[in-house]
Amino acid sequence: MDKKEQFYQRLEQRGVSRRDFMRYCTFLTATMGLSASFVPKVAEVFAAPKQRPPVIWLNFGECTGCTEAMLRTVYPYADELVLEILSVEYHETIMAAAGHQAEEQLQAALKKHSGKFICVAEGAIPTKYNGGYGRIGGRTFLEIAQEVIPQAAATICIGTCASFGGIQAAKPNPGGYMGVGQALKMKTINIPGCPPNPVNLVGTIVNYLLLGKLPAVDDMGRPLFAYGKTIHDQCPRRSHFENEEFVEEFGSKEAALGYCLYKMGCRGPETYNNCPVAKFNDGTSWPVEAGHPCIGCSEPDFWDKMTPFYKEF
Ligand code: FSX
Ligand code: SF4
Ligand code: F3S
Repeated sequence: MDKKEQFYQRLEQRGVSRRDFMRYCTFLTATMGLSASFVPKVAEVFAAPKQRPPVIWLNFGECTGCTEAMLRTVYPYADELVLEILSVEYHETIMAAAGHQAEEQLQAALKKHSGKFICVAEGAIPTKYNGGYGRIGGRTFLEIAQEVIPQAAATICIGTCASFGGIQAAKPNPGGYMGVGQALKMKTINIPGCPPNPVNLVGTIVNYLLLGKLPAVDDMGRPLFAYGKTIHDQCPRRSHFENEEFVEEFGSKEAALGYCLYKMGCRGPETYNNCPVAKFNDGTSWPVEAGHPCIGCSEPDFWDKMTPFYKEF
């Protein structure tokens, strides 16, 4: 049996049909902004990977919601798919090793893959007091980041915290938390969102494996395929906005009619993300569809700039 057949057999053993898998690849290809002709090539990246790049996944100041979003995604197999295309060498949340053993694993992975691995960074880095606000195994987040990240072939920041600082960096920010790129004064690919949509990480990695390069980004390091447009520009409630049909109270008739949430503090006009099209939980829904205003969770400093939530700007 060739590699591809083995792959499909593994999927079937997990209860995923070829059809489900192709449906996922179609969705992923569209999210990546590629034409439908790329669907078989995207499927090939999973089914017959030419390479499985090593990944070192670092956790800093955060809630682990990004890892959770990735692993507990309702696509029953998205997590498995990620493990098919990547060789995850170090990930504190999912690895069996702990304590000194975990530290040794990180050092071994660095030695073996220096210059060749992808670093996925999750969480913000405290920079005041010599980085004293966050430590793992006696070393500060800052020291760990300074050791690991310059050795990576590319660094992808997952979540608003790693991208821009997130909640840790909210005023008064006593620890001096910053996004990873800012703390290390270097460029990173940023996949913000609190939590981010896992499809945007998968799309970034598949882009790298398929086309041999990371996707085009904006001036904040965000892939354009996912963050090129505002929520407002893709929102299905947009016609209500134009017609000035607004919800002014939760639970009202207007809320039931699905009117625009602008007056309930929706930050869709200020927020760049693809939630209305990518949606969450197997394409089930997203905040505005569920009747909740967008709080701008993928924007820099959203805890300071987008608050008070539920108030019209
Ligand atoms: Fe931040 Fe990730 Fe928000 Fe949490 O770990 S983007 S706090 S959902 O999960 O970093
Ligand atoms: Fe824009 Fe929000 Fe209204 Fe949608 S609900 S149209 S994103 S203001
Ligand atoms: Fe966040 Fe707004 Fe999307 S709150 S999840 S960017 S709809």
